[in-house]
Amino acid sequence: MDTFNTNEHPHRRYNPLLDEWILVSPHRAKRPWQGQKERLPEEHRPEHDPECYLCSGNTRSNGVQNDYYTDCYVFDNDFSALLQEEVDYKNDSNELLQMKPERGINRVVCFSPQHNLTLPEMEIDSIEKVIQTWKQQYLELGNKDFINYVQIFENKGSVMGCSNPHPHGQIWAQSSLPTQVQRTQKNLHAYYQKNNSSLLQDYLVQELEAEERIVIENDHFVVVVPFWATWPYETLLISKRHFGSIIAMTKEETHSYATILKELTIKYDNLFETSFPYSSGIHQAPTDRLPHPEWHFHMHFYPPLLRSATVKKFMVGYEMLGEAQRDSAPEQSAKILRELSTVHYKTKKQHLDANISY
Ligand code: H2U
Repeated sequence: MDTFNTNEHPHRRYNPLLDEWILVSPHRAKRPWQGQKERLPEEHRPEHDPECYLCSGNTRSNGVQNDYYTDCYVFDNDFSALLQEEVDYKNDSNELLQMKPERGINRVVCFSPQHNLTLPEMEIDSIEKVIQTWKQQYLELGNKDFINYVQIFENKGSVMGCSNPHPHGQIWAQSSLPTQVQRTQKNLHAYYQKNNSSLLQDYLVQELEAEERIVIENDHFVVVVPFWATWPYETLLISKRHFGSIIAMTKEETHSYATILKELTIKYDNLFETSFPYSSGIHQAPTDRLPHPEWHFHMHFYPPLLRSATVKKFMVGYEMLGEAQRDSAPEQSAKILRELSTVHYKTKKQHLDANISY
């Protein structure tokens, strides 16, 4: 009988944040692949696009004009999924048919006036301005009496449903905790009650010791391919210090956060030499005015690409009906990401043309 090897043998791994299992089939990564592998043509985008709804000074689709903004810019989403208005509602839900009204505010965050600069291409001080904006929004929206949770996220790339190439993210603030957050909170809370410590703090200690899933580490943050990652190059960014929300971040931590965000997204772009698509988002303490010692600031990156700029992982069949499944072991993805340069491939190309080597 073979001795169990994580790179060879099918196994299941537990995700303690969501209290669920995933299936890992590392041997399948070796199967022959005769599908597409092509690169996407490099897209040329201007610094300012007069047709873009998000560019500085332009008119949006509903006729409202954007300010002539020079840094990060926030506006109320013209097609909000949630509305602020209170409604008179008679609850006649029963055990099987449950419904309740939901209130909230949706905003769009343009990262900078530059239509052609994604996060990995922005200067660190411009990324810091995005983080400052996230802090202000968390504070402002979270202080409203009907807002109990503020979800900050980015959909990048058309494959992730992003509707506009101008670099931007979104904020959905609402009265209820969305399902993923509720599940995470339940598990963080149960762990905190049992162990009197932060689940992610304790997880980080083990990751720093093992080293094999670490992608980047700096003074204040660590990026890992989590032990339970489902997407091929999924990562989890965790603060080294135990704090619950972005507003607790010090000046130094904010700078480290901006730096690690840039480095991670450069590595992602370098992986398949493409503007790497993903959905990313911050998970942090709800703003429901209750103490939340269990919450530990973290950010998820869920990228769909599997083996090239065009070949993505599908979460279909077995994943929809059984549970999430991945082919390579998370440790293999972490090694690949760790070994990638933090110099953007486009910068390298420019420098190569100018004869500067790395
Ligand atoms: P996504 O690219 O992730 O879809 O986000 C863009 C958001 O911008 C989207 O939610 C909003 C859309 O509703 N938007 C406006 O509010 N006004 C516009 O003129 C264009 C897009």
